[in-house]
Amino acid sequence: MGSVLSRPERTVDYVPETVTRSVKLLVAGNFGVGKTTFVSSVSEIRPLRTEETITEASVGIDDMAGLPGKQQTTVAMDFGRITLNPQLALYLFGTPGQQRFVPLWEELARGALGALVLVDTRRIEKADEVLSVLEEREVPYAVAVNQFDGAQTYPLAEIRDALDLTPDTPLTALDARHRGTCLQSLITLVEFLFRRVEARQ
Ligand SMILES: Nc1nc2c(ncn2[C@@H]2O[C@H](COP(=O)(O)OP(=O)(O)O)[C@@H](O)[C@H]2O)c(=O)[nH]1
Ligand SMILES: [Mg+2]
Repeated sequence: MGSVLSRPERTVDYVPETVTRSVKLLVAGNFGVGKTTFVSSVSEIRPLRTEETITEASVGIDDMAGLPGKQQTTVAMDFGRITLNPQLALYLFGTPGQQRFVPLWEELARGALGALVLVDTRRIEKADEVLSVLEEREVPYAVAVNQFDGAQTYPLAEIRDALDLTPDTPLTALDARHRGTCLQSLITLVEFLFRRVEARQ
């Protein structure tokens, strides 16, 4: 998988002809956790996104506590694609984090094989809502800690406890700005999902 680890030139907009399998995945997590950053880091097509500059109007609606650097908010979703190996394309759908967009999840979750849930240890309790939405819709997920600069680091075992994850739920750490770590987390998720599919067959 060495080739995907280097950032590709974003010139290939068509799915390579070698691709025989495509998988839809959600990139979920609360507002400001790094979903848009993650999709931009890994996507080999120019990510389609619908970001709005946060205006006065969203003050009090979007919870910006602890997010001094955040100036854009995703009003609908992020979309990206990555060919993980020549045969396998992943389609990534970043879900909008804010509570008012939960109805949109019904559409997004349809046909999704699974989800990668990003969490920020500074606001870890915010992940609970996202995890419950996925559990209600029976979307299997892996969790990835987006390690922000200056945020305290915790052992993954502690995070697993705090989130009350089952022992088989994959848990990794990444930096949403760094393609390599994002890819590792995606690979872990995909391996987990394929194992589940195989176990069912
Ligand atoms: N230091 C640091 N900043 C990040 C990281 N991931 C995202 N950010 C910043 O955090 C803010 C929120 O990220 P964004 O991707 O918009 O979050 P989203 O609401 O989940 O889509 C942005 O200003 C990003 O540049 C990270 O891993 N480290
Ligand atoms: Mg976003």
